[in-house]
Amino acid sequence: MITAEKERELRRFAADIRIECMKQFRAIGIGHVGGVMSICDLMACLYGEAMRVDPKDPHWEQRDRFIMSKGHAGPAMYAALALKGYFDPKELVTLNQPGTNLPSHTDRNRTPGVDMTTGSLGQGFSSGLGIALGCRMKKLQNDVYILLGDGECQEGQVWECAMFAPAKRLTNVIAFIDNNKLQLDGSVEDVSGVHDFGGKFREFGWQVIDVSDGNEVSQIMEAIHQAKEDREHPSMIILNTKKGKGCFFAEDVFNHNIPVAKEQAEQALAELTAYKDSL
Ligand SMILES: Cc1ncc(C[n+]2csc(CCOP(=O)(O)OP(=O)(O)O)c2C)c(N)n1
Repeated sequence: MITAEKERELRRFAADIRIECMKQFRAIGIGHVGGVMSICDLMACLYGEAMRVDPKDPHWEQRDRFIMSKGHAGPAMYAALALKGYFDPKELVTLNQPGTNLPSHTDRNRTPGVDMTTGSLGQGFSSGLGIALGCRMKKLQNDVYILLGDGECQEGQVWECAMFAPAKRLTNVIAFIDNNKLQLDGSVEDVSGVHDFGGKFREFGWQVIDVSDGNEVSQIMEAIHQAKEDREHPSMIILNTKKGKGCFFAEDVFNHNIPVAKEQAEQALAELTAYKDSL
């Protein structure tokens, strides 16, 4: 359980992350708004509380790692990193512009705090498990956090990972599925019929934790605590989220990379700021 004070702090951090994401989209006029907004609460929990990291020393060997396997959600990670002091928040508006350190998909060679280059769905999960195995071989006491999209789980590679992590007893892995039920071109159910992620991962040997509201920081933190307590299995936390959460023109819209008009961005920013001020 987190304190009421910590809960408020994380909610406000999540609101700030959404605000900084919207400013990034406003600057370039387009973005993966839905897939970004659905995970801002998770970013707040990871960078605001759960992860052992040092923004002044992004390569600190003992640090926890985070792999954004649904790499198109880079802007949410960039906002969290900038707000935590990895780099100057002024850089955020360079998102995806020529010469930027912030490409739309996360790139470990560009951005301080990004541990793996991602974007080709499925591959971040494999890389993350490789990193977890490497950390364990080095006897590091850290955890490796990995975030997958629910549509991403249609990749066959994801199910190789589902087998691999329990087989190698990668108990330092805490993975998440952003279960917002929507993908690029429709609902996940319609596109592939993949469902019951919990049952499937449990069957492969993972500890599965279902979070009924994956946009609620107290529930996310509770799940992470539970994951950390189990050192017998890798953990898969299923976050039931809302795609586009908090953004009036993107909530529950499946479209992937959407145009963002200046007026839409201004209205969204006003709403997000009013929400933050109400917390
Ligand atoms: C291997 C691969 N195939 C296809 C794509 C194109 N693509 C990018 S995002 C996406 C949909 C992902 O859906 P989901 O994982 O549910 O993420 P969300 O839209 O909810 O953020 C697709 C098909 C890709 N990036 N990589």
